[in-house]
Amino acid sequence: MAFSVPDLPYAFDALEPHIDALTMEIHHDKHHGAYVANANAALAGTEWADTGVEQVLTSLASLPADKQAAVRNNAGGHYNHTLFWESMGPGKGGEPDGALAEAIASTFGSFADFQAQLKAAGVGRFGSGWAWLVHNGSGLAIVSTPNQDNPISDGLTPLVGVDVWEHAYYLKYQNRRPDYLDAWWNTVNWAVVAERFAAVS
Ligand code: MN3
Repeated sequence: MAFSVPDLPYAFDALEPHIDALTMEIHHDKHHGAYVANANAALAGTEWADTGVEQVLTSLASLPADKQAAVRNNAGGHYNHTLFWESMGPGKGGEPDGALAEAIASTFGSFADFQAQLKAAGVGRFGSGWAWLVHNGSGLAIVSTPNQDNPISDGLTPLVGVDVWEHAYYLKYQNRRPDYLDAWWNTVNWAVVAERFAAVS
């Protein structure tokens, strides 16, 4: 079955004032929509047309050579944005608790130190891409990826990621990517992140 854009699990304006409604609408309907359409077009007629997105992204080298770039970018975009929408919600933010909180503290020193390092990864990503908290098989780590590359293609499990493409913030924050990253923390659904952590740790 071809990929499809999942419905947002909240309204376009639900993340106001941290992420504005028009950005959410364009980002979800137009940007994510284009990734899905382009990924489906690239895979149509190949033996990969009905393959799940995670399997496609961990098998890029096995795809037809003339499809690899389009699939890497567009199936990657589909995967990354699906994870992104699920990782946010209205009235969220704050800090995780339980095992995830303990792992963050033991890995990064404190939650504030973790926030500073993830922000630095996002600010430091030149051009377009993502900053991620991942599980690397033995513990937590922060990575960033260019474009729509994603941790699963590198054998890492993404727990939460933040989109630092200009389309994710430019209408409200213009060139102020650091301000967008500061505001984004208020949207993070830590219960969802903790479920991902529990599944892999
Ligand atoms: Mn995006």
